[in-house]
Amino acid sequence: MTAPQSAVARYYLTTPIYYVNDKPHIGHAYTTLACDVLARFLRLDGTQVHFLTGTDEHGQKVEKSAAAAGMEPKAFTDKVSQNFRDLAVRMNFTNDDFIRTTESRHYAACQALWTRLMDKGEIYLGAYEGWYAIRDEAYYAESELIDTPTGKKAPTGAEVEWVTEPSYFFRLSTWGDKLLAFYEANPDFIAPRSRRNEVLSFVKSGLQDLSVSRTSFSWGVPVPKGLEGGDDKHIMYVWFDALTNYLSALGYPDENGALYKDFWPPALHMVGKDILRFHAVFWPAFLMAADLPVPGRVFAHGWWTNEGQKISKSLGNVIDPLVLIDTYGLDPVRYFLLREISFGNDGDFSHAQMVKRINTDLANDLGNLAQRVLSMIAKNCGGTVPTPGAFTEADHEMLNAAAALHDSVRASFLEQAFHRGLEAIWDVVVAANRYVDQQAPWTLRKTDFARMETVLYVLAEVVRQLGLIVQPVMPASGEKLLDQVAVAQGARSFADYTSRLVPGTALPAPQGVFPRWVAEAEEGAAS
Ligand code: ME8
Repeated sequence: MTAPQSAVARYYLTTPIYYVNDKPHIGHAYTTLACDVLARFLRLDGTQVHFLTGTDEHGQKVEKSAAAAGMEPKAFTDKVSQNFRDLAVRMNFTNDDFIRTTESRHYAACQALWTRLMDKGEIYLGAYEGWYAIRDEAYYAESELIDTPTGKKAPTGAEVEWVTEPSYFFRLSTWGDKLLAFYEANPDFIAPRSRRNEVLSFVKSGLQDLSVSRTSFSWGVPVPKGLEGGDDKHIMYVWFDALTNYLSALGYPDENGALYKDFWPPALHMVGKDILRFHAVFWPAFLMAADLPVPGRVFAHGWWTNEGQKISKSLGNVIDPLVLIDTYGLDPVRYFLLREISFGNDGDFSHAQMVKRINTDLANDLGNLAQRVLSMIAKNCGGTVPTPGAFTEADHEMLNAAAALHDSVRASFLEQAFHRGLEAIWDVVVAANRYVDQQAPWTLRKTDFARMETVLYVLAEVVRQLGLIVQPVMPASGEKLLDQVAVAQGARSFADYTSRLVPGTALPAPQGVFPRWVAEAEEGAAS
């Protein structure tokens, strides 16, 4: 494994921009959460981060949804886009920017990129005849379609329609070999590995030129006028427009602007598995053709099912992230989504598993560790950080295990192995609970008071380090843990990982950080 072991200087990371045809669902919350956790981690680590999310507001799908709502597309997108901003606030996301494809900065970037590709002869005027799926906003070859009792469908199950219209094309067919050479030279560009093979075989099977403009509707970025054969009936294909958002947000075409200079190319595009092809094939091809630097990595995560069932609007089992937060609390939801499944794989959301994670990992393991350590300190050490004596082997082992988390979690998070980072943190939580049991400070209180103080000091220090390291995933809970061990606001970055609690510092009265989840019926029975 080639995991980086030290902090990185700059990191530009992006979520997909979300279609504003509907309200946010768990998929939107999940992708942005993963980015938020990485962004928070890196900022605490001293990295200069630019974290972008936003909304994808053009195309036939959005135009149809606006019509169905009886609204003009712009008014409709203004309204729905706001739901995504609201979600970001409710999920405690720390994106540095929120881009909308209806903004003028985005039009400017799309038109500049288009013109550049046109000037380089990479785009030409022709006519498209073939299949199109509005739900996917994607073209499909006849050979990709599946026969169903209700007619031909896209491989995703989306309805397809036959389209015949004048269209500009991007010369994608000439980029296959260059893409394959690029994947070969950059083995970490597509992650996880299993998905990389999928992309490779798609490219190896031969690429067709890509239709990049539409004329049969008008809700999109206009193709620049005055081009050879150009006419203002053409609007850009929504994926050409959408992918360009990553450039628009850095002020492109101003390549001398500070944001562009500092952050292009992106370190990471986080996407769902269904939109990998657009990011790992079309996007690097557009950029290479435009002679612009290509992103470092595209990570495709898996999909959630709900209690074992595929999530779909028709089944009525769409998971609303706001309902999850209201039911279980924000930090537990953030924790669960990244802990429950190996990031990259598909996984199942279930109420039972959610409750299990809350009660076991959070309340019993981490919550209880903090609670018992801090209440022993409150009772026996006058509510101040105890003064340690010489450390034993076991103390060093405990402290070293906690200290090692900084590098190991960074390495996991930089590979988007969020589950692995959390597992490592919980290994330390479990080790700390074992250390408490083995050292038995309640016995030492009677037999060797000074040794008890040393043990409680070690544990308070472990709680401090755990508080620091859980902040990216559970910001409010991390903060509460750090409050409990009286860590100053200015001492909560990872530069403080190697500092130590100062003996004699007064601690606040201990308070539970992770309540158990109790079903309402049980709550009623208990009272
Ligand atoms: O694709 N579990 O927008 P979108 C996990 N506008 N993730 C899921 C999911 C599930 N059950 N269902 C959907 C678009 N997703 C384009 C992107 S980027 C230049 C343009 C994920 O609103 C899905 O994989 O359809 C995708 O990443 C996102 O949610 C939905 O994006």
